Amino acid sequence: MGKHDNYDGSEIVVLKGLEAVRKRPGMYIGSTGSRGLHHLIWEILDNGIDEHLAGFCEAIEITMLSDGGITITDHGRGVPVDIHPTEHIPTVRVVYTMLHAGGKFGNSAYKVSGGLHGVGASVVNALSSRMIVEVKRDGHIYRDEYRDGGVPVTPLSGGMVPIVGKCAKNDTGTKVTFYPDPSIFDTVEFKAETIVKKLKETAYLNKGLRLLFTDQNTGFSQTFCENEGIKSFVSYLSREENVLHPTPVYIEGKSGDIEVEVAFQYNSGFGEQINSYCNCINVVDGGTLVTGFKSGLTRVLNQYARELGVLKDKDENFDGKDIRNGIIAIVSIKHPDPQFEGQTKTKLGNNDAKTAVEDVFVSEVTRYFDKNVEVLKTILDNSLKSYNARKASDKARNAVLKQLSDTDTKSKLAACTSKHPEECEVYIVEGDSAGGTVKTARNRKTQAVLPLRGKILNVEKTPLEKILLNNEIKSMIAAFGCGIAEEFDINKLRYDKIIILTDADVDGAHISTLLLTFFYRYMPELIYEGKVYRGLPPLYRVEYESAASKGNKKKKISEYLFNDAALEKFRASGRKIISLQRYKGLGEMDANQLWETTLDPDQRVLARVTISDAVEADEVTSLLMGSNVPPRREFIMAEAKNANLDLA
Ligand code: 0RA
Repeated sequence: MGKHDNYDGSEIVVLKGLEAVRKRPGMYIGSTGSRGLHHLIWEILDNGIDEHLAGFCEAIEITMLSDGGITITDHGRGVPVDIHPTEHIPTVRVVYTMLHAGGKFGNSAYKVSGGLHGVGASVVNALSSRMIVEVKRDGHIYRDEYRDGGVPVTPLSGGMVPIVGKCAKNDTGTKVTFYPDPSIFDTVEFKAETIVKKLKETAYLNKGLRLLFTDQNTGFSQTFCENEGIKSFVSYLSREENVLHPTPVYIEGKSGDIEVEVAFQYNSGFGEQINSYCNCINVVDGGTLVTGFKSGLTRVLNQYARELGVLKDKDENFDGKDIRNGIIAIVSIKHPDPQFEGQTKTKLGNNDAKTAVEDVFVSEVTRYFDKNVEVLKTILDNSLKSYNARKASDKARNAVLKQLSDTDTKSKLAACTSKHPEECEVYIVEGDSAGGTVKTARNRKTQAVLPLRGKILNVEKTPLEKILLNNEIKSMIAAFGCGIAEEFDINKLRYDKIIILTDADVDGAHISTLLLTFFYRYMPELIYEGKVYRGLPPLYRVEYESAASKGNKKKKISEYLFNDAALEKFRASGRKIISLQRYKGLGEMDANQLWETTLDPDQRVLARVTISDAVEADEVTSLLMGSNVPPRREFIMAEAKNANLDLA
């Protein structure tokens, strides 16, 4: 017995496996930073949660030790300690030293594949300088210890992990203590706040499970337990909303091997928030489980709407968005073989998850609504309001568009004579007076001018039907010729360039911000396609004397400077300035100067507006208005990363 027992053939294979983990920790736990470090805890915690899901564990303790270690104690059945049938060493040692042993040897019905979870306790051991496992089973306490990334240091006794104490026969469970290896991690400092946040979420997602957290460094201790699970989670998420019914609707059920839970509650806002979890992992990008919920909800409510005569016309339907207006929902499933997709593996791909969620949801929510007709009526009423608002704005928009195309334009657009969009440009000019000068100065064949009177409407939070009553906006829609919002069609755009021309002052910047916000919200393709530009008029005009050259007298020459840096540079050049004019606005330039500096395609400076410019403008506008922004933002933000400023 003794030392030799620890190093038979199979042990060498085992250590090679763990060595692979130490060589590429990122592949197993994502990173060696703080996130990866905390992943070690989640990994061990998952095993205890599996034991809870299997119905054997009501409580788990998580303790931050004062010596930097973590102890996680579950009160499940205890990891088996018998000799493993094929590995010929104690099963507990197999579980904590063999790679991917978790699913194979564990009791887990819900191991997670694809993500970083479920890689197994052996990975935690591989990345720890020390790990101790104590198992309580059959009235005995067994103990096994590992050092330096999973090397067993406890001599086996008769082939078994040694017994180190006694306990009551019905007292069972597994206690794991580990010390992350400082030679692997950038930091080995656990954060109580991070752990608490995770435990709070875990408690909501595993109703009835008690999680006791203790931080020995501060003496802080707290128990997390949610007997109503995700129903309480929804209440928590709705805590600052004006809710339309007193408690969230909660549904649960099983379809084949898949367990489904859904909770939702409506509020008076216009948002839509659906959070989804598969095996306690937040599926940030949703996927099939969310699709199943949405289609189930739409189906059920349309059916009730028809039965109750809420929708008069039998051909009419609420669309999904009408129905989800003001909802906060959580969809949580437990799936035996989840497939996570997408670049970040944050979208569920299993088709059976859609069917399971939809089937369970439809049958259970129908039972609920049949018993809780008040809640049903509140929700249908809310959907009807959204539906009516949508129809009203469709109608208003169509009316405006029709009127625009009938009369073309009552606006002050000075059209260009060419009808070939590829050579045409429209200048949107701040103010009537500057507009007048641009009209005189322009090339009438290809350059149209649309003067705007003062500030344009702030479209933030203004419903579309109101926006469409605004004269400046009507003029723009009429001038561009390509519609707005859903009806927008860039192929009908009459111009190759839309050029915003404002004074280089605060008001000008504000107008340009409002214009960009409008384009971004209602005609975003204009920006994607690079059709929008800012004209950059000069700030200064300098007159200076040319150096006298052979036979020539000194001459007066003028030059336009577009910014302060250019002026500095000019001054530094030492040329003698005869006169310096600063333009406070476009109105101070005569037609000739305006042509030379701002209109002439060969001399002017234009900056193409990028998606990030538009996003920034939209953010400034939202900030000023202090309101939320639509989810579309996220998409555009992602796009914006690829965009760059290019000077035309
Ligand atoms: C396999 C079988 C049994 C329990 C476990 C694994 C188990 C694993 C872990 C990991 C952490 N805590 C755990 N608790 C239990 C059941 C064996 C039996 O009693 O029949």
